Amino acid sequence: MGVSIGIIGLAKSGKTTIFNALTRGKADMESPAAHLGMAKVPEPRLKMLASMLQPKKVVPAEANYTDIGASIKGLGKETGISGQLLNQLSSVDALINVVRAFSDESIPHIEDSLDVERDIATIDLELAFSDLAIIERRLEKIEISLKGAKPTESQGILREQERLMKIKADLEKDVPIREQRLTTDQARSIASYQFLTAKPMLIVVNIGEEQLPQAASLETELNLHYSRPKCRIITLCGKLEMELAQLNNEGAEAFRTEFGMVESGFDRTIKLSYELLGLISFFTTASEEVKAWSIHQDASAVKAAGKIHSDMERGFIRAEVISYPDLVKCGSLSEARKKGLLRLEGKNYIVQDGDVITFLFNV
Ligand SMILES: Nc1nc2c(ncn2[C@@H]2O[C@H](COP(=O)(O)OP(=O)(O)OP(=O)(O)O)[C@@H](O)[C@H]2O)c(=O)[nH]1
Ligand SMILES: [Mg+2]
Repeated sequence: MGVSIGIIGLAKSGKTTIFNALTRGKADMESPAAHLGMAKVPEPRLKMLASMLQPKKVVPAEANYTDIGASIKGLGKETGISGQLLNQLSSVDALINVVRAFSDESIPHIEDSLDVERDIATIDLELAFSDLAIIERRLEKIEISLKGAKPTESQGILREQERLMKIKADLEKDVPIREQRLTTDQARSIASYQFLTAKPMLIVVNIGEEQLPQAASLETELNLHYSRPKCRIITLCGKLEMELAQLNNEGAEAFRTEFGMVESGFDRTIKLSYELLGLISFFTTASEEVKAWSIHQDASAVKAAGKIHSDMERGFIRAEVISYPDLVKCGSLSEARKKGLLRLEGKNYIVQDGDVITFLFNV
């Protein structure tokens, strides 16, 4: 399973357009249903390994995108975002909030005017309402269970109550959970609630073609305002990116060069999502297949093995590891072995970005 990212935003902000750009999809813009799609994670080192090792198959890591379809404005006020929509949103690793900046008279804006900062605040508020509703309900249950609890049990319950009340108070002061300074332990203890404001968020400001020349300066300006923990903001022209995504690579490349666009919006968006999520890449080369995998930057070798197969995690013996630059220098694993550059690592080895790993395991 790759990472999963949910695309949210107000009505007609360009969610499906951005979704199509990211997944090279052709999802129906008129359909209000949720769209699911996959993107291959761009990884130049994978290409290099493939040309060097000439495997039968090259498999990039995958990122899953969900265009949730609905506008989330007004959903949170009374009971919080609920039902199927909440389930979908709760299960994603990160959110992309698409905010409209393109002007088009023929496409009405939900608020009848363009205002990027207002729209960002609206979404933040909806997500906060959703989290507050969950906390509210949990606090009620805690009250009840405290009445019947033995002294030995109540300590843990009181600790949870205190933590949730603190989070609630901060949320009410408009501080999303991702910006609340929780310790690793605290964050872990609330992870099962899958709070929406705890998720890393990439804000994609969807600009019109005519705004392209100002894209970079607009982005700099926005970043001054929104340099917050676990949140990044970029400008993209959704419509253009979607059209480029349908072209072949050379066509798109030529177009970008002509317009001075250095990197595709697609590459940037995925890269930033990865950064926000603290993900790194590692590679495997077994059975003539060169594969890229995504994993959290603090993950151990045995967890990395588990990404590939649960049997590998259970039967983990050790990992044979070489860094990407070392392997490139040697040209092949056998040459690297001769030079003594293959390291044997145990379960607790922390996987480094670019590691090329062979797992030894028994089942
Ligand atoms: N001019 C211009 N139009 C755009 C841009 N991005 C999206 N649009 C148009 O805006 C309309 C809405 O875009 P969608 O991608 O369907 O927006 P959405 O957020 O998915 O809309 P809903 O799912 O209906 O809430 C479509 O007609 C798009 O073609 C853009 O960058 N420039
Ligand atoms: Mg849509």
